[in-house]
Amino acid sequence: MSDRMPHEVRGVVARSRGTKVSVETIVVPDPGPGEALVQVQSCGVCHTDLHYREGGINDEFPFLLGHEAAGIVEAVGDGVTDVAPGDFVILNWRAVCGQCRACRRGRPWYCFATHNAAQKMTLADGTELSPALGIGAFAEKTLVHAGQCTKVDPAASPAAAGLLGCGVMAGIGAAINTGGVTRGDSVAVIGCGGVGDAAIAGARLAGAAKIIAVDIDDRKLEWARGFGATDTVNSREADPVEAVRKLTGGNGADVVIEAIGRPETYEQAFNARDLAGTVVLVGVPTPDMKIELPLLEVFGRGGALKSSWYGDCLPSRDFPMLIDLYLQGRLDLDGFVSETIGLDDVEEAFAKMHRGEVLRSVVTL
Ligand code: PAD
Ligand code: ZN
Repeated sequence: MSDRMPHEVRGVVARSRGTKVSVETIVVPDPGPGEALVQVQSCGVCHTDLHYREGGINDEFPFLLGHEAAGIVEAVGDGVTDVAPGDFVILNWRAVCGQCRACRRGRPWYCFATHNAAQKMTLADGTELSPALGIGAFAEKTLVHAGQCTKVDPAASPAAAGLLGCGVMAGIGAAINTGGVTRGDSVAVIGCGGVGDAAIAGARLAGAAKIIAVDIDDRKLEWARGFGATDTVNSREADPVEAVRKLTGGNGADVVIEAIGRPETYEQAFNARDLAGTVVLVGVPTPDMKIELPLLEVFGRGGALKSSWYGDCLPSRDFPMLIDLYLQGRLDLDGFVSETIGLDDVEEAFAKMHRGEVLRSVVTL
């Protein structure tokens, strides 16, 4: 592959902290060794994209936003054998290396050296772009490491499938992988946005007997029922810890999942679990946040306090399996797609997300 051709396409760029995103011409190189060029078909708008725009992740502006995507592989570089042009893939932001100390111990979902494309995408003037989570998929085409492409059944709707690439996988995995929810469990989920609702859907898949949704917004609680919540608590109106205890025979839930990322809701999660129960933090806190917990309670209650990165997923294992369950009608991924929009509508989608009007706005191309 000697004469590689760069591709000029449209992409959504955040140029500096807090300024509105703009659609720009970006230059995407042809894939080099180990890389894949992907025609993006869909990309969900996630809270993390807004974090990037606000400078909350790092200062490496300009960013090419978007990371919850599905598409078709257009070309692959030398040495790529797992995917080929024409494959329908979900992009993942943890392409495991197989060689770090976590991978060598047989725990690749903790991989400490995940892969991204080596070549840079740029603006038309040559300025290098930082792709969000190493993906950058609010664009007609993107360049990723081939390991970031996970092949799934092409019968799936791209808008729904792409959501497994981040928030929905994070929520489902928080329940089934990190939380280890199993049949008969009682589960409480605090915060019922896209991630919390995915945790609810995951708990239902795993056979939880009681699934308690907690939020401050009645509309969110209604949606949560659609994904499998058996009970709902508006924590503006009722003390969520007492409410969860009451709904679980006075005991607390076996697994409590915090899907907001705030100290006060983490403390609620801590106090709403049963003896030997598990707390899973999937919401992402900010650097200033602190918690204070009675150490005797940490000890005395036993169980586990865990956090969940990307739902402790292994894309190659979990994406195809979840897409199969979706195609069998056992996992409602379409329910997370509140609206489909164009590349020009991402800024407005951030506002809708902020106002709590959507679970996911999904850019379709
Ligand atoms: P979202 O903003 O759509 O949902 C948050 C929900 O929490 C909304 O329904 C709110 O009404 C509700 N809420 C807010 N404050 C409270 C409160 N005090 N008590 C109860 N409910 C409240 O966000 P999301 O679902 O897209 O994401 C949730 C978090 O998950 C967020 O922090 C995001 O950054 C994180 C995330 N983590 C990973 C990961 O790998 N760990 C991946 C993707 C997203
Ligand atoms: Zn995300």
